[in-house]
Amino acid sequence: MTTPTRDDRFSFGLWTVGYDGTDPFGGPTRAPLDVVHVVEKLAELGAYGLTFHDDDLFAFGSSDADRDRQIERLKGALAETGMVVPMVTTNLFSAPVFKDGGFTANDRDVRRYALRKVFRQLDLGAELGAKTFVMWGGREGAEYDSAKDIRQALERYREAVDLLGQYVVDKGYDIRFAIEPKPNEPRGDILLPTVGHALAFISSLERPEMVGLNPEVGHEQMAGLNFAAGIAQALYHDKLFHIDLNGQRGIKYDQDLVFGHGDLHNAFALVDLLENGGVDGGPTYNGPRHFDYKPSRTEDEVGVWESAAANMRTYLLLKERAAAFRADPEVQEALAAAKVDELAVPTLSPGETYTDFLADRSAYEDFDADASFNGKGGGFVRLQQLATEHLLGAR
Ligand code: GLT
Ligand code: MN
Ligand code: MN
Ligand code: MN
Repeated sequence: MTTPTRDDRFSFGLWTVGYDGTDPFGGPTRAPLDVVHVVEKLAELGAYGLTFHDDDLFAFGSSDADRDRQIERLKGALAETGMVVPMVTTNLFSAPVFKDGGFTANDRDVRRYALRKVFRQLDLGAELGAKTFVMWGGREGAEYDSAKDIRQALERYREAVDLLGQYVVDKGYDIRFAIEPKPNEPRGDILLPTVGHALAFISSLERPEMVGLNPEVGHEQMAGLNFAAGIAQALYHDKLFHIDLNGQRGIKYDQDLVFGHGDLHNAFALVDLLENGGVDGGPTYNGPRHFDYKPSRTEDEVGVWESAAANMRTYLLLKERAAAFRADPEVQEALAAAKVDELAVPTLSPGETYTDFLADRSAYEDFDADASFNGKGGGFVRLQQLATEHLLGAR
């Protein structure tokens, strides 16, 4: 049960296991990994998919010949291992030209160049069978309020996403877009900083049905938000197109730790939601379980593969723990006592009008609002302790 298989649909970014340890204070601590080696190792560990930015596979500025050679090498490794490419994305943040962003750079020529780079990667994604195109706008933002007209930046963002949607439709590609929010880093403030901001933006688009979210655990937690709750809202709006799983310890720099190596309680709630949160108690999300983490720069290559395996093993352990939590009769009883199910009952009765409602004295005039003082406790803490005990393997 805790050994990953293809059916678990675990995927990794090429930039994740490929992270060489460079941070703002020091250079690489590991040698670069070749894409063929990465595909082979991930397949061996039980993953089913590899995702990548254009620049992860072929360095920025590569000649067409070098680009084609790398694409062929990747295709060979995929054919040999049976691995797939469920998602691709474009790097609009590393090259100096993108220092003020891609889609929303003040410089129009930069915006046109960025869009062309995305079109190219869209074609490659379609060729490789990718179903999701992630848009993480890490450089789309500013450090200074006076330097960026936010409303115009959002207009340019919208223009870009609408144009890309038109292209995908015209080309007949089976691809949807997933916006990845992040509050800050590398920019002082990033546009579309949270799930909520991105949801509002999506509703302003020409083809909102083609655009959803790729929320990342650490990014929402950097903003002090509850990730599992954000995912529940994304599911509620049918916008969970993809997910970036990792770990983060509080409001600080983007840590990209192994999944579960941060807020473990919230990771438990998340896996329970993804796996058991459906109407029938089945999965609510059927897409890839994508890990976007960075093997810490203290580790050597052995540590890279240990950490990759740790992501998957922790996910499966939490899945097992969540199933045990759901199956426990005491949990069922505590859920009922906490009236968790009662929230599914509409507040007005079928056919009840507001006139009927206003005439119902039991709803207001005869309702004893004071009875809640020192009585009628929620029993929520007991439920959370039961979750904690299942998480700890104590039940
Ligand atoms: C970058 C970022 C991630 C995004 C990737 C997609 S790139 O590593 O920190 O959160 O998901 O562009
Ligand atoms: Mn991150
Ligand atoms: Mn990251
Ligand atoms: Mn991410």
